[in-house]
Amino acid sequence: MKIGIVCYPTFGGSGVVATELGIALANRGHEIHFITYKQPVRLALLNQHIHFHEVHVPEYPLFHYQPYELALSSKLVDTVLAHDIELLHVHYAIPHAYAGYMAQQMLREHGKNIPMVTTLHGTDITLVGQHPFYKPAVQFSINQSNVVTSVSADLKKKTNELFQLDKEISVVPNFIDASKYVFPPTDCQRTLIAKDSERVITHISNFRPVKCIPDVIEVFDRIQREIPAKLMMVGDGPERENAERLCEEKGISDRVVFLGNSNEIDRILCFSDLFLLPSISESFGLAALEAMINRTPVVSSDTGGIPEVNIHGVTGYLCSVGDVASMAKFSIDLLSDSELLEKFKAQAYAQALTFDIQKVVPQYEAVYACAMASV
Ligand code: GMT
Repeated sequence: MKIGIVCYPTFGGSGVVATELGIALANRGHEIHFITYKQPVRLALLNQHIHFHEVHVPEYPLFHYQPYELALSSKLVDTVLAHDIELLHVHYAIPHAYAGYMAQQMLREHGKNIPMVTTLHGTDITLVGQHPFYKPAVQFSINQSNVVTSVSADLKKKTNELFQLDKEISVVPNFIDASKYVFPPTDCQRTLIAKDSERVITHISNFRPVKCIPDVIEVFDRIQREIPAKLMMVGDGPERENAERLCEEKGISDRVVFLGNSNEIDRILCFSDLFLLPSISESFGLAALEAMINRTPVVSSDTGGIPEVNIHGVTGYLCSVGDVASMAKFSIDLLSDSELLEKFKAQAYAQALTFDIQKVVPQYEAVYACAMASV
C-alpha cells in the first residue's frame, strides 16, 4: 500500500511510534510517505520505500500565528495526488486529524476518496484536547476519521469518557523491535559512567511537568542515601533547569548526569539497573517499554496505560502518583537484592517481548484494510 504518515517529527513518543511504524511497514513492502515539518528524528535513512515531504509554513508579518494546519492540509493534497497515496495515517489528533479531514475534503474535488486513520497518543485527549478552545475541533475530526486507534485500553476508556464519539476505538498498543536487541549487548560501556559498585538509575522523557521530574530527583536522592548509585537524566524540556537546580540544592549533582536529547538511548538503557517513570499521566509509557526490552525493571506511577506495560511485582513496581516514599522503598529493596534484580530484569525483558513489532504491525495492517473498506 501507499501510505501517508503525519506525525510530530520530534523526540516525543507519538513521533517515535509513527516513525518506527513507517520503517516497519516499508520493510514489509509498503511505500511510506512521511509528511511533516522536519525529518523525524528517528528516521535516519530514506530509500525507495521511505520518502519525506517537508511542510513549509511561509512567514507573513500579518499573521500573529502562522497557519500550520493550512500548509499541512495543502501539502497532504499535493503529496497524495503526486504519489497516488491510498491512505492517510495521522498520529496525534491535534492538529493532524483536523488537517487530514480538510485534505480529504479537498481531494474529493479531485475525484479521490482517501481514508484516514487517526491514532490517539495521550495528551491530545487527556490534556491539550480537553481545552475548550480545541475540544469541538478535536471531537469533530476524531469522529470524521475512518478508523480511530488508541495506544492503550486506558486511553480508549478515557477518550470515551471525555468526548462524545460515534466511533468504536481499536486498541493497538505501542511496540518495540525486539530483533534489534542482542544479549549481551555489544556496545554497552558502563565503565564510562559508573563504578562496578554503583547502581545505575535512568529516566528518559521530554521533561514536561506531566513527567514529575522533581519526583524522579527525590526518589533518586532517597535511593543514593542507602545505595551507591548514579542517575542518568535523558531528554530535554521545560523542567530541566529546575531539575539541575534541585540536584545542586540536594548536593547530589556529582551523582546525576544530564545527557540531553539522545538518539542512542539503548546505549544508556543497556547498563541501567532501574528506570523511573513517576508521571502524573501516561497513556502508555513507551520509554518504560524501551527500558524493559533492555532488561531494565521499572518503578513507575500506576497512572493511565502504564499498568498495561509494567506489571507490579514482576517487571517492576507501581505506586500512586506522588508517592515518592513507596517508589524509593521498592527501588531500594530491588536494587539491594542482586538475585531479585536479575529475576526482574529477565521478567521485564519477557514482558517487553509481548509488544514485539512483529505482533503489532499486522494489527495496523488490519486497521488499514478496514479503513480502505469504509470508503
Ligand atoms: O509523553 C510525552 O510527553 C510525549 C507524548 C507524545 O505525544 O509524543 O507521548 C504520548 O504518546 C506516547 C506514544 O504513544 C505514549 O507512550 C506516552 O505515554 C504519551 N504521553 C502521555 O500520555 C503523557
